[in-house]
Amino acid sequence: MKNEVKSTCCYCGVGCGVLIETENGKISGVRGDPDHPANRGRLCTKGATLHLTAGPSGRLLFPERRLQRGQTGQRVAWDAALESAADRFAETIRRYGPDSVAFYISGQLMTEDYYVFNKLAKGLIGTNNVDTNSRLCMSSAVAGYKQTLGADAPPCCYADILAAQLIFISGANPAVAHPIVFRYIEDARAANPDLKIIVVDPRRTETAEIADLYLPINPGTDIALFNGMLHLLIRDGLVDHTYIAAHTTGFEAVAEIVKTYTPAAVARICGISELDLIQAAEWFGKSTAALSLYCQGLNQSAHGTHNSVSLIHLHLATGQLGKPGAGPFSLTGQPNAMGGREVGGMANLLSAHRDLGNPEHRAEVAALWGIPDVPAKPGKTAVDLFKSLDSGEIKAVWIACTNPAHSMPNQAAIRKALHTAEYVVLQEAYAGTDTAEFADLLLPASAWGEKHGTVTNSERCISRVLPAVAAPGEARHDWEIVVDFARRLANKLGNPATAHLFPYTNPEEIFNEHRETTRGRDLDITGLSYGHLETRGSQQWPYPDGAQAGTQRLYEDGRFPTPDGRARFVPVQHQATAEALSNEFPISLISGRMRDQWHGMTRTGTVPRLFNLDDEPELAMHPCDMRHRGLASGDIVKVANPRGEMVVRIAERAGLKRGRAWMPMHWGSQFMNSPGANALVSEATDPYSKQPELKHAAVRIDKLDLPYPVAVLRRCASTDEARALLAEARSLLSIFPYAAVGLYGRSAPLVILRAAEHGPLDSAQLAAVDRLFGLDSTEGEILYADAKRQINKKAIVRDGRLFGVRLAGEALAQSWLKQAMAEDELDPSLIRFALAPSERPPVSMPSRNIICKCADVSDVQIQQALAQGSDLASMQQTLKCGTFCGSCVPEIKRMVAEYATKEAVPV
Ligand SMILES: Nc1nc2c(c(=O)[nH]1)N[C@H]1C(S)=C(S)[C@@H](COP(=O)(O)OP(=O)(O)OC[C@H]3O[C@@H](n4cnc5c(=O)[nH]c(N)nc54)[C@H](O)[C@@H]3O)O[C@H]1N2
Ligand SMILES: Nc1nc2c(c(=O)[nH]1)N[C@H]1C(S)=C(S)[C@@H](COP(=O)(O)OP(=O)(O)OC[C@H]3O[C@@H](n4cnc5c(=O)[nH]c(N)nc54)[C@H](O)[C@@H]3O)O[C@H]1N2
Ligand code: SF4
Ligand SMILES: [Mo]
Repeated sequence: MKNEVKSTCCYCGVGCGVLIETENGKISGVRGDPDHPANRGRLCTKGATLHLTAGPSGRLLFPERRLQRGQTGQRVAWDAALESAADRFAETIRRYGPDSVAFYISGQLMTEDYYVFNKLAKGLIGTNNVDTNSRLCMSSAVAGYKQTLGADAPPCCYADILAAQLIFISGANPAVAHPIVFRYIEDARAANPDLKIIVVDPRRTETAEIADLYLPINPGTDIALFNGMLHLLIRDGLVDHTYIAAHTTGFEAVAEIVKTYTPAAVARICGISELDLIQAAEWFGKSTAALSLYCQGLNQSAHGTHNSVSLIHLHLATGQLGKPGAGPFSLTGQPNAMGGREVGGMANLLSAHRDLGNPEHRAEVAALWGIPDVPAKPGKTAVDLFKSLDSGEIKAVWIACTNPAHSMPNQAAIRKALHTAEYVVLQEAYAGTDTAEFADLLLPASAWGEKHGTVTNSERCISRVLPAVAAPGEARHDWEIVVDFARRLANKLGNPATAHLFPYTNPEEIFNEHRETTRGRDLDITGLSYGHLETRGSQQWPYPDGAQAGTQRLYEDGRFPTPDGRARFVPVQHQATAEALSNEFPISLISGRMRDQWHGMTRTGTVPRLFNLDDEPELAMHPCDMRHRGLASGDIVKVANPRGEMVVRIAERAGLKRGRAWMPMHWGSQFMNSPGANALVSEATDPYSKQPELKHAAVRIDKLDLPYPVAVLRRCASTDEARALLAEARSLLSIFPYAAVGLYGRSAPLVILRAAEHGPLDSAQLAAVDRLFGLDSTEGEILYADAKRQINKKAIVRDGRLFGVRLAGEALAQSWLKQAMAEDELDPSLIRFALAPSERPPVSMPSRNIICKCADVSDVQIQQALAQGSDLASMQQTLKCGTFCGSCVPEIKRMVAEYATKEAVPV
């Protein structure tokens, strides 16, 4: 029986609504929810492939206890698992005090999960050692909003994108990281010929393609740019003195500071032209509605708070906020980064945007929870938390829904800290993450499609998340695990004052308690309930009791949640990046997102087609920097600094300026033989937000002489088979100086290994690789060996199709073979080409381009449909192309029109 359940996408902070289709108790499809205000039916590639990630494969299914770290765990019952965890935590707390334990959680948890974790630490145990991966993500944006506007509240909404006259995008790449927001930018561009778009990014990104003005500033120089723009706004009389006088304080001091940010000085610091700077300031100052979008390029910096402060100044100085199409709009990264902030689930926050440092706020929270007090001492923020694990100050850590052995900076230090920790609990949905290696206890959590609760997206919109199917194996909901553990721990600690803290039997009771904490606060949601959200749809906070609708836009009356009701200008100065470039480490390594992968890839990395855009870890560099080092695209390099190194393939990218290199943050030990970018990134943090400078590291890049390439491409009958083979292929990563594994293709996916060695593999090594990939039979084999040139290649043919290819010594054909094998395009007569030394496919092989990335439809399929008389609408029906994010519709329309013209021309 088919069914559809309304829920949300579990990836980015756009917070799109989805309809999950189930058939006979299994998730069978997903589509955008046409009624959801965030996306109105659209989805990006990640959202549109969510159903392909459902199911038990790769999941953690049972609690496991490890007698020795890194070894296979023993399956244990939930009771035994949670009892042993409660024993260890109780004992540690008794011996060393409450601050000897910590929780490291995630912006991907539901608000309800987050709430109980926070209450467990601050209410039951009495420690503020609860921090989250949002420290790596949004904490500078939070601190920036609080310093200037007085509260952590993004004042804008998605409708502002369509109402804007200027969209000023700095340090964000929404075309990749917030694709549905980018669709709104494209819509705005199409609807408004006067719209101006400025993109500020040291890299010419996919987003920069849509810009009228692109400013390729030097990394870390945003404050100089924004101060320079304010200088020009003041000089040219483009500031709104009435707004400044009525609604702000501190303008004079900042005006004084920006006097020295002359166009010449700023152009020099930022590495851009004075004319471009002047143009940006003029567009901003003269715009009737200027909207800023920003994200990690500003946040992940050792001066991230002041990056956003100086950007917000531009809006305060021109009165560009609290009105349609205007305001500083921080895009949130994770699906519930906002919810975590709302429940105060961080080391320096308390429920409902209260501050830990404020005694009144602490008393309010203690009263709400019915306990004598909440601890005053600030907890450890992410970087310090792991340092304290290493020093022994914190002995036991509970990690949930995040993978610090991939995502934290300075991996050598993080892994050492996890190794040193006395006790590590990991609450995870998937098996085998990098962090799992260090866990003493693994607790299986339910995941997307199984979970329930609420989440808040970038525009303060709260949505219900509903389950479509039951969790696999013995996996439990995150809130359930926490509540069960908390009750056991309360028992063991034996404090009668805290015995009543966890009475919940369902997430709704948790939501209702959280709702009460917001009464009278800036994010008041006392007018909302599960019933309300389910019947009337998602709503934007604040939504106080008695309200008829949510609040689209904040600060429309010019009053701010500060003691005097005024927003504040804060004196801020340009600062260099924490780590300077030097002769020894002359390249700035920048890391960030790829369109089709999500962080450590536990979920997206199981879907073959999500590799079709980028299927091998690559470091991008400027052509001149490459030439300078004698490098060509495809060479293998070592990227190193005193913290660590990574060995990776290099690709030329003209969109980067000299002295910069780019590496997606997704690739790590699961897909290559090093922890990836975070092997190199430093833990320098912002003094206010404690957010680390993940966007910059000074590195050196040198060519590695690995002249002996190895490539294996093996076709699988199903995705499940490919996932199992991929898991096995990981064992090969450690045996080569360079190695990467991945998936590719669609319904008959490939598993691919690429490696490089100093010298040829001997026959035993080749045989071991062949065996692992199931290429060790002689049946159907085609061999090519050239002993003199140390080349050895093998292909296996089954039923007239290429089943697998292993190339060693020379592997040029792999670049076209992957598509030919995945698409089954290699005619039996052409199979021998698989062993030919050519980067180009045989001429008679059709080359195809994927036009609709979401539905995975190629130009060849579209041409075939056109030849059969289809039009756009009928192809949308049959092939589903252009029905998800919509970005390919113009291209399909063009193909339809071109076909019609061709048809019309008589031959
Ligand atoms: N596909 C995909 N989407 C995602 C995610 C994902 O994993 N995959 N993750 C989600 C999460 S949690 C987050 S936080 C967001 C992140 O979303 P974004 O912040 O938009 O993405 P990033 O690629 O991390 O970084 C954005 C840009 O900052 C630029 N940058 C680097 N240094 C500087 C600088 O000094 N100044 C300026 N102005 N720019 C700089 C980089 O070149 C990069 O293009 O994405 C969310 N969406
Ligand atoms: N160098 C560099 N490093 C970065 C960044 C960067 O740009 N550059 N970006 C940073 C940013 S912005 C972020 S947000 C972080 C993200 O870093 P992480 O939080 O480490 O990334 P994820 O891979 O999303 O980790 C989430 C984990 O939770 C698991 N999981 C999924 N659903 C559930 C669930 O419902 N319950 C439980 N218990 N587990 C679940 C997943 O399998 C996964 O292992 O990375 C940061 N690190
Ligand atoms: S933009 Fe894509 S990843 Fe983000 S919530 Fe929407 S569908 Fe999910
Ligand atoms: Mo993030």
